[in-house]
Amino acid sequence: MLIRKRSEIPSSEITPEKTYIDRRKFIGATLAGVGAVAVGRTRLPSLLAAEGDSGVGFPADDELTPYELITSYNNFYEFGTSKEDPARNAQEFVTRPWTVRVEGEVSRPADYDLDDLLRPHTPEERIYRLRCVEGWSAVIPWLGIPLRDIIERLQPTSNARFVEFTTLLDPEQMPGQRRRVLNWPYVEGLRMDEAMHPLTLIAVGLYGRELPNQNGAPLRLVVPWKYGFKSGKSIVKIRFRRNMPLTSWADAAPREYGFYANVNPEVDHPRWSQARERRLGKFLRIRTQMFNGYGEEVAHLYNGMDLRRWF
Ligand SMILES: Nc1nc2c(c(=O)[nH]1)N[C@H]1C(S)=C(S)[C@@H](COP(=O)(O)O)O[C@H]1N2
Ligand SMILES: [Mo]
Repeated sequence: MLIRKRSEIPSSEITPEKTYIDRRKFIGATLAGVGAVAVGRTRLPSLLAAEGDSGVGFPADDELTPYELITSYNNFYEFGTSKEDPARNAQEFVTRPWTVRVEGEVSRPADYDLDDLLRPHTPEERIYRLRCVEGWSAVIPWLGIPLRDIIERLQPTSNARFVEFTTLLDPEQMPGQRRRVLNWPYVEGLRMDEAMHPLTLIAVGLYGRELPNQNGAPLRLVVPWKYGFKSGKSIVKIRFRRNMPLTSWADAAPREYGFYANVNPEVDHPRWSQARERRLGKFLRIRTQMFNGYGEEVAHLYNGMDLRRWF
C-alpha cells in the first residue's frame, strides 16, 4: 500500500486537523520529506486547488470534521450497533493480506490481491460531505481512487448494469456478525452509471493516512450524494450484474431504505424528517441539501425518475 498503517506512525506524527490543514499548504511548497504520511505519493494538484476555491466536491464553506470524531463515531454493524463500538472492537481487525474477488459480467474476473488491484492508481484527496440517513453528517478529507479508474481496468461486459459490493464475512473477527442484526454479509450496490461517476471513490485513507479499521479498512466505497449506508466498508467482493442487487438495508427494511438512497431533504424517512442534519461536533442543525449538495454534478443521472418512488 502507498500509505503507512496507522500503527506504524509514531504518535508524535499524529496531528490534529488544524496542523493538518497548515501542513497541506506546507506540502504544496516542499512535496517531500515532511513527516506527513506518504503524502508525497498522493496526487496533490486537486488538494491544492481546494484551497479557497470550490473544486470538485470541495465545500469551501465547510469546516473539516475533526479526525477524532470521524474515527470515534461510526456505523459499522459488524463491530457492534452503537456508535462507539467500531472504534473499540475493530482495533485488532486484520486487513493485510486482503483479497478482493471480482466476478460476474466482467472480462477480467479474478481474486485480486488488494495491492495489485490498486497499484496502478494513486490515491487523491477529496473532501466530501457524508450524510447519514440518521441525520448526522461530517466533512471528511478522504484519500481515494475514483472507482471508475478501477472499473475501466476490470472491463465489465455490456451486460453489466449494476455493481454489487460485499463486505467481509468473518464472525470470528467481527463480533457484530454473531447476531443476526442484518443478513450478513453486508451488501451494497450502485447502478453502473453511478459507479462510473467521477465523484464515486474507493477510499483507502482519510486525513492523509491509512483508513482506520472502524472507517472501513482497507477499502470502502464513498458516494457523496447518497446516504452514508451506501458506503460499504471492508469490501471483499465486487460483482458486475445484469440485475439490481438486493442491498442489506433494503433487505432489512424495504419501506425505509431503498436501493438509490440519494440524499433528498424532500423525501422523508417513514419515521423521521430528512430536512435537516447535525454536523458532528456542532450544536445547531443545518438544512440538508438535495443530493447532499452535489446536484450540479449528479442530478442528470436521475432525469425522468420519480425520486419518491425510487428512494
Ligand atoms: N459493512 C458495513 N458498511 C457500512 C455500514 C455497516 O454497518 N457495515 N454502515 C454504513 C453507514 S449507515 C454509514 S453512515 C457509513 C458510516 O461511515 P463512517 O463510520 O466512516 O462515518 O458506513 C456505511 N457502511
Ligand atoms: Mo448511516
